[in-house]
Parts: sequence; structure tokens; C-alpha cells
Amino acid sequence: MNLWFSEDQTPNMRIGLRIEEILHRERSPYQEITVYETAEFGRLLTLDDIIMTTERDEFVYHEMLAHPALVAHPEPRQVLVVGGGDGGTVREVLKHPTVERVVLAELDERVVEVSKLYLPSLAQAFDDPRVEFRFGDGALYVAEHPNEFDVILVDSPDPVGPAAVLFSEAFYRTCRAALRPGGIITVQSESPWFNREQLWATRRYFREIFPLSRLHWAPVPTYPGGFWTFTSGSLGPDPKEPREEAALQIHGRYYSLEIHRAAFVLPPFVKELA
Ligand code: SPD
Repeated sequence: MNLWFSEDQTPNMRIGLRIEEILHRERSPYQEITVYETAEFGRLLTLDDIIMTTERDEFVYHEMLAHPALVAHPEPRQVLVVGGGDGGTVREVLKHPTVERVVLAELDERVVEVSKLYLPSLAQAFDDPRVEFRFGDGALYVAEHPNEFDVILVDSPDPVGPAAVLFSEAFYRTCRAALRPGGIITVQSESPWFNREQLWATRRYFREIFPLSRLHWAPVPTYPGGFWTFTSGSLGPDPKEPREEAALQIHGRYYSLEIHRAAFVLPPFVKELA
């Protein structure tokens, strides 16, 4: 079969993955949700034809979104994940033994249900009794829960459509209010190759809103440019300083104590945005 999925990652560049089978396609009230079996990256989840995650490279993204904040925080108990309906980020959060409760604030319940059926290695996390689901507007949920979370992780799609609000200064201010003293937020902040203005804006907002902010990165081959960034804001601990004991307990496939430290070392073309 010569069937290909392709995503226009910019107006001038596209990524193509050979498809073995279309496992699922539906239009939810919010978006088109598709799961493919690909020849190179295992199962692929797309939303409105944009790659969200693949079985083969998801661990890099989810480990590097979740662990730096959770390892830097001295005792993360209450955690909020905004977006992240596939379950990969929640799976990583639950590796931390201090975590008592993880709230998943996801717009689209169908993403969770489809992931449970087709991406069990990610969505298995949803069976854990510490997970609470809040379906609907994630930004509204954050605004209604001040002073509640030790760590907030924003696992959003790209800043288009309903997800655009998750990249706004107003949203980050409500996130600051939703953090408990000493809390840390990490957001996925897109590609330094193709989303430079967006990344620059995120960095500026974080510097204005949080006493301390940092940028780190990880290689995610199916995302535009393959070089992905994460921005953190902290009311206390420095996200780039891992607690060694906590880091050594994680046993990631990408994340490690050494990778935690290395991820905050930026090449000059990224540093000029940081
Ligand atoms: N260009 C795609 C960026 C998507 C980032 N978030 C993906 C969510 C996976 N849990």
C-alpha cells in the first residue's frame, strides 16, 4: 500500500509518514481525531491533521515536559495537566511517588476515549485512582482554582484555534495564581526554527510573570524542526537544578539526571530567544 500521511509543518515544508492502516477517524465537537498505524513511528495520533504524538518518539516529549519541574520541586503533591488527552504526560507525572492527585483539564473527552482504545501505552495512566478528569475549557478551569497546584504542565497543541488561549499572557497569569507557594509551571513552547516569534513572546511573558524562568529543549523527530522547546516559570526552585535523588528514581528512556542538566544548555541561536 502506498498511502502517506503528510502535514504541512510550514507553508514551505512538509513531513510525510507511510501509513499501513487508518485505525480510527472521527469528528468530535471540537476537531477531527485520527489514529494511523505508520510504518516508521508506530501509531500516530493527529488532531485536525497535525501530529500530536507517535508511539515511537512520544517518550522524549512527555518525559521532558513533565520531569524537570517535578524533579526540581521539593515535594510535588498536587499536579495539573492542561491538555494532554493522550495520557503520556499523566503517565510521567505518576512516576513521582509524592504525587497525590493529578487533574487532567482536557477540552475534548473524545481524545481521551480514542487514546484509551488505540494508544494504551500512554493512556494506561488514566486507570490510576489519583487521576481526576475535568473536560472543557482548560483556561477557565485554571482561573477557577487559585492556589491549588504545586506543578502545572501545559501539554497543548499548536497555538491555533481553541488552543491559542493557552499561549496568552492572561492565561499564564492565571496559572501563576493557580500555583501554590514554590510552585512551578512548564509549557510546551514550540520550535525555535519555525515558531520564533511565539517562543520569544512566551519567554517575555514568563520573565514578566514569574520570579524565575527557564528554557530547555529536547529532540522530537516528528515535530517541526525536530528540536522542541519547553518554558518553565517558578515561584521557588530553579527548574534547571534537579534534586538528584528524585531524578535517579525516574528511569526514563530519554530523561536522566545528566539529560536534565544538559537540556538547559542552549545553542546560541536558541539562547538569543531565552
Ligand atoms: N506540532 C505539534 C505540537 C504538539 C505538542 N503537543 C502534543 C501533545 C502530546 N501529548
